[in-house]
Amino acid sequence: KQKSVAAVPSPADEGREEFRRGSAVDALTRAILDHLYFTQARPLTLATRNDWYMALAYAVRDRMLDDWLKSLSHLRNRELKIVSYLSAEFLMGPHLGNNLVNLGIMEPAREALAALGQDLDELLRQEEEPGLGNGGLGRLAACYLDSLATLRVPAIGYGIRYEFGIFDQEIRDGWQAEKTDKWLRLGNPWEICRPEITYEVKVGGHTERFTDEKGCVRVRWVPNKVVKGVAYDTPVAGYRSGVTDLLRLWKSEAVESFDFQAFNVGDYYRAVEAKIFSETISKVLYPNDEPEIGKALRLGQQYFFVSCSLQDMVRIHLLRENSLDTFAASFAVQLNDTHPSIAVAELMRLLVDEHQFEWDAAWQITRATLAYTNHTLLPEALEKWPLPLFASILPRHLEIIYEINRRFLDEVRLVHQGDDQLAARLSIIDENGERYVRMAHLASVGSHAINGVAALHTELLKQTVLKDFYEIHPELFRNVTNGVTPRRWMVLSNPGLTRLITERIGDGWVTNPDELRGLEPFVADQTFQSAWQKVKRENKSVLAGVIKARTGIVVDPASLFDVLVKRIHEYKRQHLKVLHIITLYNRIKHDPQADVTPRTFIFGGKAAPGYFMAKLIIKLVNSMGEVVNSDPDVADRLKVVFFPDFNVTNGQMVYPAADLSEQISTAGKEASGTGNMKFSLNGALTIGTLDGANVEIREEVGAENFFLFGLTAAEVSDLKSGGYDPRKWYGEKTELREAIDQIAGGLFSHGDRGLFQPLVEHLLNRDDYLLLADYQAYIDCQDRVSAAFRDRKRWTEMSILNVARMGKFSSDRAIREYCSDIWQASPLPQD
Ligand code: B1H
Repeated sequence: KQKSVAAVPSPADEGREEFRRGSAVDALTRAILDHLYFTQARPLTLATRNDWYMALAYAVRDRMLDDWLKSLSHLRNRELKIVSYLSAEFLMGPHLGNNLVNLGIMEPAREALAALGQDLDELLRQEEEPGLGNGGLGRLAACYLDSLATLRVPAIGYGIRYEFGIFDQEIRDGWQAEKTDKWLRLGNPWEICRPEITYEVKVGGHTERFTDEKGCVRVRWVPNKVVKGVAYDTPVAGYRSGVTDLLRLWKSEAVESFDFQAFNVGDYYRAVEAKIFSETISKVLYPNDEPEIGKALRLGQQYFFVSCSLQDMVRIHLLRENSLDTFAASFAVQLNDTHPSIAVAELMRLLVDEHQFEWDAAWQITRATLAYTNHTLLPEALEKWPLPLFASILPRHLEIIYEINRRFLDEVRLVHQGDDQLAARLSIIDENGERYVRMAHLASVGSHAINGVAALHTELLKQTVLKDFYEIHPELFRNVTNGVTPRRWMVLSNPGLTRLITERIGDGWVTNPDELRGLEPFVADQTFQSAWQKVKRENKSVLAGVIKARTGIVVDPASLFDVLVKRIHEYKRQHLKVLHIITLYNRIKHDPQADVTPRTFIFGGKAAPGYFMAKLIIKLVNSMGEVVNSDPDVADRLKVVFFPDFNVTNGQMVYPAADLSEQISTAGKEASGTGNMKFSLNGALTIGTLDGANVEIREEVGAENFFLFGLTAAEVSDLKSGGYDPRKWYGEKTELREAIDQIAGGLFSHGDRGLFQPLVEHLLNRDDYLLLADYQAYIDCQDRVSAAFRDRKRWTEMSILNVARMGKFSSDRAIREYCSDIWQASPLPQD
């Protein structure tokens, strides 16, 4: 039923406007055919699935342009403050489905494709997701852009257009293997290159003092390299809001003049080398979720995108006004962790060196513009750069930082006379031994607001990492608990539940999820409950099919789907989950008739390639799984799956199919977590510690609808300061000892006692994350989960109540708080 090429409409056709912009089925059909022919240059007979995907994507993008161009024109309106979200990561996930949802054209698109003999779901699967982030931090930035556009707030997300995003994970012989993420291979229909929006970024060299024409002493930075950043723009549509915001990512390129110079002196090869250096900067995303490494290229990436972004903001501001005095009225700049915190020194440099501002005036503008979000308390994750490295890349910024620090510490000493310790602790320069620039201190000194990402995290931030800052400036601190967008994480990924909820309470909840409370009257309703169960069951069947296809493992959709998906890290305690599974396995081995609730354990997540222990944990999950899955005594009651390559796309299949959400980090370590919110929003119950946003989730859904276990953050720190000895727990708990002995003894490694030795060793001798101390509480709590799952009715009620009470965790709520408490930004008036 393929149409002939002659059916492609010509540009002269009547109704051209309709077919370029309209959302009716026939308009979409014509638009898709047009792009297939004119953009993809493909006759129908030769069109591949990717051609169809591209043609559809272009047709969808066309439909975003009216709103987008209108929104871009607001950049010139001096009345409107623009939120500028600076982030080294934007984990956007596939665009097509989300744009269809937000534009409200999912069904017309489906019909249009059906008429062309194409299946929309197949084309949705064709998109390779832009994995330009590691995990929660990058995904948060993406959820926030969705909410900004939905709330009609003018905003630009600024970041890096990495050529290779987070690596693709394969599992080989139970081990993680990393593969380069070639996401741009088949083209990216969502971005628009702006070759005319480019900025030069200097690197290295030295500084010189000179006297300007007014007799003022000024500083000139003489770099030894210059690179160019080119803007790549991606539209971010709000959910039926009429506003489409902008994601502007910078690609690094060589400056023409530079290779021209070298070329002129006949050094062709040096010219090519310079070009390669320039292009390296935006080549690849660093895949380290948290533990920091001092790589020069990483600092280069941070400075590169921050400099391009600030220069862009200065340009935009100067289109509005003729002076930079009012810069802070044009832009509210949020620093997503310390990765962009060089912005403090760069904005000062732009104002003082390039725009001849006095220091004090520049400093006032800088602090009024910038605000800083902290995302982690882990000491090994706090960014600090060795002074010599910093000086070799950013000599002028180091001078500026010294001056910022000098003035800041003078103030501190004035107010807290005689407390030299305090000044040393607050200093931007760490002088205990090798000297470092502490980026969290730079960000804190240069910002008018500092926030944590969950109530507990903000409290701990004030008591630990930023204690001294809190004590001298308590008024700077805020909490903004994270949120997730219900558009991607419900409407798009769980259409079954979306339909069921909307049938009952209408669709207002999509932008006002407090309306989900309207489900509470139906909790005990028989028909509603069985419809609810049916949706979950269907989602589980779909996931079971995918698991079979990707891993070969057959799982039973009737079993309890017990899911732990997130980056692999010791503090997140995937290995505590392993101890639980081994415990259940042993109960069956001891008594093959034991009454265990059938469960499917699903793990997913990437380990940083250099993080040995995390990779060993992946191997342990797979090795243990092999033994459990194939043991005839288990008789399929327990199944262990490691779902490879957990990312946004796979998350969209996993969250809707979960019965139980595992949020088992050591209390005090997980800043917030956002997966916890996605699970609960999709009707999974949580087993968790009092950590991060778990605390607030439990408050909202009610303690009786949440499985709580484990030490509190205060108990964790008491236990540690009292000299924690994991051997004590190992000695006392029989089931625990048996499990650890089996790992050590080679039960899961074909008798090899060496393989998991480092892990066992660490647990028995250090156990930094207190698995052994929390083990029994976790097992006991899991026993309560198993019992609860057998009471279908009660479980379903709890599931419904979880969804009904998740309104707080919408990223719209979080963005409203940022707008009013930090940014002083408002929505565009309705047109
Ligand atoms: C979070 C990071 C992070 N916190 C360094 N910190 C990175 C740090 O590549 N790096 O260098 C990458 C990521 N990511 C996460 O942020 C927290 O662990 C989560 O608890 C939190 O929910 C999320 C969003 O706030």
